[in-house]
Amino acid sequence: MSTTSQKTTSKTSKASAAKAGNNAKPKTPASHVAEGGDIQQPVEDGNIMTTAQGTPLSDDQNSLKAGDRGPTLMEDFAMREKIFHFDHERIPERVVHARGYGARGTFETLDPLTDITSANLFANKGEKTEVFVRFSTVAGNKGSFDLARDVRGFAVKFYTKEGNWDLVGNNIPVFFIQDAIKFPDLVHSVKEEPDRGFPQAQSAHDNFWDFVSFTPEAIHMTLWQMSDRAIPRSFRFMDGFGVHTYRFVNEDGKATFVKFHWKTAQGLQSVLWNEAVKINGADPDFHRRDLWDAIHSGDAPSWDLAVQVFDEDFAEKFEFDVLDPTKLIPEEQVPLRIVGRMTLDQAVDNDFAQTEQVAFCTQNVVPGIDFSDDPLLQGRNFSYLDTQLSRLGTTNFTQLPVNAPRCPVANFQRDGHMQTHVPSGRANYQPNGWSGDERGPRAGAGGYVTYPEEVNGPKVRHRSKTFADHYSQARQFWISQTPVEQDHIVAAYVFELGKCEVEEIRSRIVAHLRNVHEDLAARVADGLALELPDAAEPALAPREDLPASDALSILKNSPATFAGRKLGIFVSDGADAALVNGLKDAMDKSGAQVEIVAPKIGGATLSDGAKLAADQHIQGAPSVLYDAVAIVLGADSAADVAELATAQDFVSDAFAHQKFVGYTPEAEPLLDEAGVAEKLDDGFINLATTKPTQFAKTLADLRYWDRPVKP
Ligand code: HDE
Repeated sequence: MSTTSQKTTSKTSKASAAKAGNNAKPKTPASHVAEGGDIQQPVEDGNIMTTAQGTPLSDDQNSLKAGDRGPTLMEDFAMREKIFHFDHERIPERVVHARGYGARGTFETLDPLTDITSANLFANKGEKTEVFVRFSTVAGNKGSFDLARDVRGFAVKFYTKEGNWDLVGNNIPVFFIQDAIKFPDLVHSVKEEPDRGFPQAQSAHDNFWDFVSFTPEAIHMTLWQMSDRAIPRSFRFMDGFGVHTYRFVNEDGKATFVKFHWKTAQGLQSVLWNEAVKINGADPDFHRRDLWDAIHSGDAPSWDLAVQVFDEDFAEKFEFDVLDPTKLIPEEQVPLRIVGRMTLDQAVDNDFAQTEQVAFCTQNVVPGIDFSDDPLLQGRNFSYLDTQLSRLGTTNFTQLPVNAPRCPVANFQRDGHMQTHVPSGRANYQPNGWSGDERGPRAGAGGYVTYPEEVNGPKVRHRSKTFADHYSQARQFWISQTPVEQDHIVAAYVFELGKCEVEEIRSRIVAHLRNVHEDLAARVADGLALELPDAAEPALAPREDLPASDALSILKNSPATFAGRKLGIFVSDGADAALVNGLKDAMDKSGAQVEIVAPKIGGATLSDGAKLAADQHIQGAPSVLYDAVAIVLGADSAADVAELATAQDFVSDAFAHQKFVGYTPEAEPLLDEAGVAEKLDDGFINLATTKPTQFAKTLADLRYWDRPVKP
């Protein structure tokens, strides 16, 4: 390649990339040498592609050879450097939460908390703080699928004026274990079994349930994990929780306890397990695509940050130990106080630089926010810092753009791998006479002061008796669910334990479930065709007096809106144009998205002769990808469509997943072939007689739970 043609290529790439921003469409290269694709970085002003050392290149597509067809020469520094860099592009994935997805945005304080914390980010109404969020699954590898039955990580980095605060939470308010020393065992048990290297990204195997069967403290969390909380519709439709009890400390040094909650403004929503399994095949990136699409379409998701604040007196009186992370505090007992709102309106610019390299650490706190003695939290404070070194390879990971505080950083930490700062001056120690004492730490001037909690006692290695009740809150969770949700929980235990090869393990789990609720145990045992075992011996007799808490159910808190959801409209040639357009308008007004699905990706010619492009081919768009579907077929094409196996699945799955289905009379042959024509219920809406706006209103119920489908 000549220098001139290289220059032209680079210029075009830069200009088009800048114009199109994130949505730059790849260009079709005229030839493999003419256009190497968009080069956005590190081509700076020089407009010429270079090596990492800045040497201009004449050709990036052909290695240096001795003769036209001769061997490649070792001397080819350009090729060696390019491949050397490529060979080392991967860093170790996270040992847990490896699969995750990031987004950026802002946290705005709405109700200042100056009465209870000196934290600057909560001091002023309207104060905005930049945030980076990473959502994740826990067990699967980086390349696993999004719809695993799993806890979701909900980690938020606040770049405050007083340093970074990392609230590293989950979408479930309790945890499996009570002491950090058990974490490696928990994680080993849920990850691939070591001898065979599978199964990945799932808890449905012997090792996990074997571990749980000997760890009764995990039972409460397994109820959440077997509930639909563990198969959220997307990251946008789940809440987040800090889990542990933390401490707020105000200007006067007065401390209160606090638990953190993120409440989704989009409303809670989950999918069904059968749906999740199919989504994983149809679109393993379903959750990340959803977040990316929502942000790029201008529908930025948001969450309210709320706190539950309580004092020592409440902690004394509460039925459980507030330091026990396997317990929650019902909202009915300590109401939520909303502090502010986080909005994620920016996708990442680069998945690796930001999402992969972000390093959350529970130890990252700011003045006014402190830890409690929760033994899980104390252990986490060691683990997160430690793990970043093995992942990112250097103690200087704090200098990476995604991790760097937005406020000034001043200390005498120096050197180390990949040091990017060039500190000036003679002093690299403290105290020193070179830089004066104005750079030293100062307690009286906003420096972080740990809450002076009185601590006394013998060194012991045991569990406090106050942590001994393992079943009562599990029971409370169970009785708080609607019958539909209880059905899902039973089905999930039956599925998971059904994947255990050893009957003894199934039996040990059901023995625990008897201490939670006899109905639950009996139904799971029945689903497994298992003889009901004796109840496990509880360390402390479970209590049955805890009242149901509506806040624990998803369906009792259904958002009653279709906004932010997606309707799949399946069209074929001759489909009623007015209806299709009416549906699109109605969805637009509801704040919902539409995708057009057709038998051919080129689209369909509607009744008015207009060609409607398809977003998806029916083969690539099973109905599991949509919150509801409409089937609008043309009279002449309907018979052919009815024969398509994928179209039949589209309908029968929508039926089985209790979705609302809009249809026109032309779709009847398809409904018949799909085996649902005889079973039409109020969840099937005839669009020949129902206006699109009315249909849109019905969709706000999200699912037609009255359809008698056994999970
Ligand atoms: Fe984590 N956890 N964890 N964890 N965790 C990690 O840190 C750990 C726990 C959570 O998107 C690791 O940077 C221990 C509870 C999230 O980058 C590691 C214990 C909760 C993320 C680690 C726990 C979490 C992690 C792996 C028991 C909810 C992903 C990579 C004491 C409150 C953050 C990393 C991201 C990641 C350790 C328990 C949430 C190994 C030792 C409880 C959301 O440090």
